[in-house]
Amino acid sequence: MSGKDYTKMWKDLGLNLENHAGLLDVLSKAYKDIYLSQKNRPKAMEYFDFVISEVHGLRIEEILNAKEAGRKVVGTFCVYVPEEIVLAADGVCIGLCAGAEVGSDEAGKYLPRNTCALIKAFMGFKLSGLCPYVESADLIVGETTCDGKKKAYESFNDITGKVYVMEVPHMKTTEDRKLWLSEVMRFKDKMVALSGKEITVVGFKKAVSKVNAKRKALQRLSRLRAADPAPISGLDALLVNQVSFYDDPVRFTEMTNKLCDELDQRVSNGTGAAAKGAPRILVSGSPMAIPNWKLHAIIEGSGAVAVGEESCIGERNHRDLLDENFSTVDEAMEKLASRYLGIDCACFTPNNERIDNIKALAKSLKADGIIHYSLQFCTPYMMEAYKAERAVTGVPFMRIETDYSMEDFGQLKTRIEAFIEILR
Ligand code: BJ8
Repeated sequence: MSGKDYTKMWKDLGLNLENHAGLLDVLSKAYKDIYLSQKNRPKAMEYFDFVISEVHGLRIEEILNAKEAGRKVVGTFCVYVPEEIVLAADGVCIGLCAGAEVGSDEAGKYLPRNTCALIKAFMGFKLSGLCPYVESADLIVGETTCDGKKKAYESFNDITGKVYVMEVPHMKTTEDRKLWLSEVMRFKDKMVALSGKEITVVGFKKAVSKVNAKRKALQRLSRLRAADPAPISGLDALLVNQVSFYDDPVRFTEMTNKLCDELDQRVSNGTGAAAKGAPRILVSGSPMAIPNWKLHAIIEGSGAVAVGEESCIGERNHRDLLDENFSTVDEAMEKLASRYLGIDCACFTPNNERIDNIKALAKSLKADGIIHYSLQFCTPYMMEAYKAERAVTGVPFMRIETDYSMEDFGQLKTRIEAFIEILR
């Protein structure tokens, strides 16, 4: 953190100050060990280091200032929730997924043991008084994706009183598309009611252009990782994708493009974050929220480089842009519904697009191997891993299931090192 004292702000938000100080200590130590110890980092990563150092400080202060100015803050857990609608209603959109094992005992009062770490974490963070984002939010938007989240949102609403749920269908038939369009419209109306601001075509176009610009910057970053040597580590690229869910979108886009300018130079000069010829791994599967850096730390600590994330904190979030060619709000909503229903989450059936996307990404990023990462008890991704393994031929494939704890670190490291040996 910077030198500024945010204690009053955290206290006013109702955080548990003692627990919170402990969390920040652990986080800053982990960041130092995992991130700041990397060699050959791009200079432009300094901005992202700064964002992380202020993730519970300056960014929260900015969000609270936006609230003071009359903007509504909307927290989300899933890339199906359309950020464009939040922005068009002059709201601030922030991701709430958490990637650390925190407050498990408290979460255990609401959740069975066999719940995925991501759900346990967002419940644990709230119940332990550790998340300034949840406390700042005026509305928390859930969605009916996996069963765990769907049911956890009921308890989360009992605790916070601010959960709104979008119904995401699980197939993509004509009837499902109609249902989803009506859900998108219902969310638009909810945002208009919450903000007291109309959503106009002009306002919507501005919002779409901001979100598309952010996605284009992330796509650019993704493409640059195809170079050998990779100009940026997987850890750093993962961090940029994680920060995209918290930061101001316009500033984020500018800083990510600045990073990409530097990476362009590195590619021209042949400068890499890893050695030329280092085994290249595509990571695929469940999302990795801040500060879940475990898998990338193991991969890159074993001499390989992670060159892509086929994940919601990665390609699934930015792969498709929204068509900006519309002239009414209704037309915009149809285009938006169609763009979002194109997302290939494992919660859908069938979900063959995802398999095609894994193959295409492995090819475009010149991956030598694929590691399929499922959070333990994440049934959709655990099940789909088998299908992906059978379908992907010609690229060595490894399945792992893990959680946020460090208990299996040694065991995972041994397995991953053996896998990387095969790729050399
Ligand atoms: S679109 S991946 S962000 S639902 S890890 S809570 S699926 S049991 S996060 Fe997700 Fe939206 Fe899909 Fe993406 Fe459930 Fe699995 Fe836990 Fe998960």
